[in-house]
Amino acid sequence: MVSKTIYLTASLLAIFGVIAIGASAENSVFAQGDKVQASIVPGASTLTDTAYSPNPIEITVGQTVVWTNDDTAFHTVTSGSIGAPDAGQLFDSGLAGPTALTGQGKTFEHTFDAAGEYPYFCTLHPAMVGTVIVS
Ligand SMILES: [Cu+2]
Repeated sequence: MVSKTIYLTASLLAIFGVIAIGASAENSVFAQGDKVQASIVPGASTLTDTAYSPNPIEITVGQTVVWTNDDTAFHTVTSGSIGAPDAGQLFDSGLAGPTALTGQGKTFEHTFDAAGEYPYFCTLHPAMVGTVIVS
């Protein structure tokens, strides 16, 4: 009876161990996942610091942010601040071409290779602002 209980306990531990290893493997894939999803929310044209979600976007060096336009209007994801001489130099989904976020479902992505705080905005609606924090 005692040995049966020990056997059962050991079996359960073994099963949970396998489950735990499986779950942590999945988690680590997620944590290392190079892509982090962000959204341009519906109605973003009239919003400011909630137009991009989440805001800020917090990632680690080497990760890629994928912005999806979930609005029906045309938007951009443009690095820097409106009017700054370096605006759009680091990344810019642009107003034309394959990365332009012309409508719903369009995506733009950028990989951040250095730590820092990266402000960005929409050139079509400059009140739309966000920040990517890379650590
Ligand atoms: Cu916009």
